Amino acid sequence: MYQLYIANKNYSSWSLRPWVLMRAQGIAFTEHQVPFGNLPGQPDFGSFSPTASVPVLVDGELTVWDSMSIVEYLAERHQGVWPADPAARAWARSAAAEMHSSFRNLRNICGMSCGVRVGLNEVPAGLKADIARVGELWNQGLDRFGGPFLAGETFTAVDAFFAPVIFRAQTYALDFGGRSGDYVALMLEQPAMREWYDAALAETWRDQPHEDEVLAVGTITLDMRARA
Ligand SMILES: N[C@@H](CCC(=O)N[C@@H](CS)C(=O)NCC(=O)O)C(=O)O
Repeated sequence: MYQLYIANKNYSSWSLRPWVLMRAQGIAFTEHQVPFGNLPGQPDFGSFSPTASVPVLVDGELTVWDSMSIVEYLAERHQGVWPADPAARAWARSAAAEMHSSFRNLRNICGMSCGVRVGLNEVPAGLKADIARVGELWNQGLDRFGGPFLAGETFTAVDAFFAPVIFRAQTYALDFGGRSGDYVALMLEQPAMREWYDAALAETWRDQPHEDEVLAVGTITLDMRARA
């Protein structure tokens, strides 16, 4: 059985990617959740992760770190992680790699915090450009491969890579244009996304650095998270 190490579901965007892919595709794993902040009684990230970060997948003697490597490791063992059609697969890999290596404004300004709603103080030009590019990519995939997922009829790794953007869209009321509204709604309805979201709302941990990131860019208009 795979062992998947993740952090807080409310904040950990990188953890969400392999988790939601494995859940959506029925790839069994044991979850090990270690909250941010070195809480008493919790292991140090460095004790299971070579980079002291999550996610980490352990398969027997093997440790695989970084969300992209984990997805590729799973793709070698399970059908359907990437689309079967070569053109869709090449596009899906390119879009996922772009998400993995770009969109710094979107990532830094709109930190993932599933359980709150935030009014942004401003939308700087860099964030506008990232939103426009994500919208362009999503609409391109939906138009070219027919939807309802980004690379065709099934939920694949490219949808998992953009899953944190779906929660950001909800938290910060981001509009990616064209068919993206339907795509966001579809993704939020997926059982795996709902399971993650419900668990995020039930968490009572608060990590101050993540809270401060949100407070630096806007006002929390609604906080649906459970309290300790
Ligand atoms: N490129 C890495 C990024 C992993 C990453 O930065 N993870 C964050 C959490 S979402 C982390 O573990 N940070 C360590 C910390 O905040 O202590 C991946 O894709 O897995």
